[in-house]
Amino acid sequence: MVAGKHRGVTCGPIIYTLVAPSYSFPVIPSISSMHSTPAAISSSLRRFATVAPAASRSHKIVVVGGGTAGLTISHQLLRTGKFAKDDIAVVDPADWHHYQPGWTLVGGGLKDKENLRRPLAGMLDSKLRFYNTALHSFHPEQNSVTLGSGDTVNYEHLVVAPGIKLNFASIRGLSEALADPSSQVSTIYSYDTCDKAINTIQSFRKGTAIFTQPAGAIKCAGAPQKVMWLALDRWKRAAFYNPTSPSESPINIAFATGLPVMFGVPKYSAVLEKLRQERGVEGLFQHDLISIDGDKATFARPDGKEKVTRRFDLLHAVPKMGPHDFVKNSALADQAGYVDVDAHTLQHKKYPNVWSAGDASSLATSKTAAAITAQSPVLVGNLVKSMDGKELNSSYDGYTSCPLTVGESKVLLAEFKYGGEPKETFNQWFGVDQATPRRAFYHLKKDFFPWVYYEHMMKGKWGGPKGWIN
Ligand code: UQ1
Repeated sequence: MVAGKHRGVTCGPIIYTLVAPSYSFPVIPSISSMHSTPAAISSSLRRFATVAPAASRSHKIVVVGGGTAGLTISHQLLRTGKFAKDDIAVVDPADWHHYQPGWTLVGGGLKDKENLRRPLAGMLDSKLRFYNTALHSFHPEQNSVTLGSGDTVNYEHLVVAPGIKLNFASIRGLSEALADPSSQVSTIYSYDTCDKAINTIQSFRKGTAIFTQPAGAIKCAGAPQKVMWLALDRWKRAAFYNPTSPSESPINIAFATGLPVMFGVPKYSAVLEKLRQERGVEGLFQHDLISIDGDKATFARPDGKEKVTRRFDLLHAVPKMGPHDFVKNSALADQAGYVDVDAHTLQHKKYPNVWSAGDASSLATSKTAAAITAQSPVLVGNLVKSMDGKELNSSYDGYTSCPLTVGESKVLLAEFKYGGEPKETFNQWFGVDQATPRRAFYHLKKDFFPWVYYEHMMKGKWGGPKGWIN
């Protein structure tokens, strides 16, 4: 998952002009209109050059993305002790770094969103060079990238971890409904709207609530139902919902998902399907939300059936997601638009000095922060080996995890690897079946993970199931 949003590739005035391949000189376009004589211009340029000396535009490593993957990898690279100041550069246009796994808890009324973000610039070690700008394009044949500012930055190795983008336009009427404070439509998938989710849930007394999940890859595939389970508990507590006689309850609940099942891993899907039935939640499978019109939601049917329109009083919607255009349209992308890396080494299949992890990568596993805990040490280990001209010796097994809040103090801790095969940390250590929802897992999710994330993982010191590293 990545911090904030990428502002795309259209940028303001170009403020740097290259005068030598690895040396750039700042020029403000409007400068000539401010000063009339050449002497004044040259004195201004000198003054500007003194306050902002031209930095080197070549780095041993350029990391694209200051989200979970980008920051974890950058700091783990630094902690190898092999890199000096400015050897590693990070490119990201965002002002804020968000702890996105916390947004489900915001939607459930269990956390405040303000506490889940930090200024991105303040999270980077001072040894890292920060380009706080969008990325324009990749030039892997030239070992360089072009920034939104127009600058070219050269690298020996490139790490591509810009995350994915939310395609709000994938659901007609969604953006308008989200922006309308009087509509009962929300999503926990953005900072701006995750608190609208709890506001609509909290004030809901009666009617039909629909929670949706799109077909296709999204960040944290369990989140669309996590917020539903938290809402259900809240309505149950307030006596607006009775799971044992849903038809007589003031509120009725439906889960409309583009997928044919509750979850992609059979072991956990079976438990979640049982919960759905026990709790009287209607299951609308292979229902992929495509438009919202007032209180009507229309669903395409991936199974080829006729479109379905349902009336709702409250809607929690999840937009489709996909690669950023600057990744999709680059030489680094696979057919689907993701960075085409080896599933185990995380090295690019065509360009051996290009690496990728996280949501933007082609790694066929669930897109989560937990996955980054396992991907980062593999990428860093292999990249450093490659720099030293040695054989790659780290392999990623697809590890990922989804702590599923199935109630206000209950979490089912799904942990699995490639092929949907469970790989449960606490089962290995203590023999506990993690498909059973537990309060201890809830506290891991709500209290421990946010803390360990900012205090240790973001500094390159946390290895997820492996505990503390480096
Ligand atoms: C984890 O390390 C982590 O990051 C801090 C998460 O983030 C939100 C997780 O969800 C999970 C499951 C882990 C993995 C750690 C352990 C101890 C299982």
